[in-house]
Amino acid sequence: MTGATVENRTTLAHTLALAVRSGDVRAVSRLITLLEKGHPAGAEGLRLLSSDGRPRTIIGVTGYPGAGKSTLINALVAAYRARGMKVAVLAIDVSSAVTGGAILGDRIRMQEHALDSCVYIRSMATRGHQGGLARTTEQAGRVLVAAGYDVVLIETVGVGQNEVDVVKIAPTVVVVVAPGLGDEVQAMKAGLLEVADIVVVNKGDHPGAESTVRDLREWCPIVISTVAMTGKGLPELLEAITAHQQDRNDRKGCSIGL
Ligand SMILES: Nc1nc2c(ncn2[C@@H]2O[C@H](COP(=O)(O)OP(=O)(O)O)[C@@H](O)[C@H]2O)c(=O)[nH]1
Ligand SMILES: [Mg+2]
Repeated sequence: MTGATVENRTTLAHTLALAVRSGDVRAVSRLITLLEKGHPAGAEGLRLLSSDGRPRTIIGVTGYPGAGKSTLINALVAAYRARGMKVAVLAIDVSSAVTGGAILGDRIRMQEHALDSCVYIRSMATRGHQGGLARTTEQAGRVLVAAGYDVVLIETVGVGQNEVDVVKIAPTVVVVVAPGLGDEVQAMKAGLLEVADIVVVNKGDHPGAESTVRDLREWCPIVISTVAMTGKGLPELLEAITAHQQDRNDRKGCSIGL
């Protein structure tokens, strides 16, 4: 690599890091894109960023497709915004085979926040790379924290490697399930439920929601019933998230953040 290239790279990294720290949304997007591409300026820019030490909230939201993760995240964004917090959403697109048109759906559903300059929404494609989710998403999380977002919500589909990866990235993991699981609870115990700090039984307006909550309470200490579309159960979920973070902070003796 020539001296001039290194100099350009360093200049770019410094410029972006400075802009990210001032909360510049375009710089945030550019830096995350460089990180996704594995561009050296991305890593260099990231190194120049540091958290200001304020506690930040990173929440992983996972569960099978259709359980209502995106709708719930939309409601959480609104709730955190109502508290005056800046919120970012990273929607992970594992592969088109698994998610179908889900990401487009997410985008459309989250449009109500599109004009809010304190909300940042981005889809990230892992393009089938195992472990890619963990690395780039964790890096994107650090960029967002440095840019001053108080809450980062990460939506992943609860299949395979994602379950493991989301735990690495997010100190608080919310697993969203829909009512009427029956025998599926047994299968979920081995994977999804194991990574859950909080289990949400969404679609509380559907028949069978109560019995699903009862079943799950046998396996998980914190089970909350919600109707994401109306916001029912949202205050309880917010409280559970805050309590879990508090609990973690107390145990670790340090703030959650990156
Ligand atoms: N009846 C009902 N439908 C819901 C609820 N939450 C989400 N949905 C619907 O369930 C479908 C899947 O929701 P979505 O948020 O895209 O699920 P995701 O795949 O887990 O992100 C959509 O048609 C939503 O409108 C709820 O609480 N009650
Ligand atoms: Mg979704």
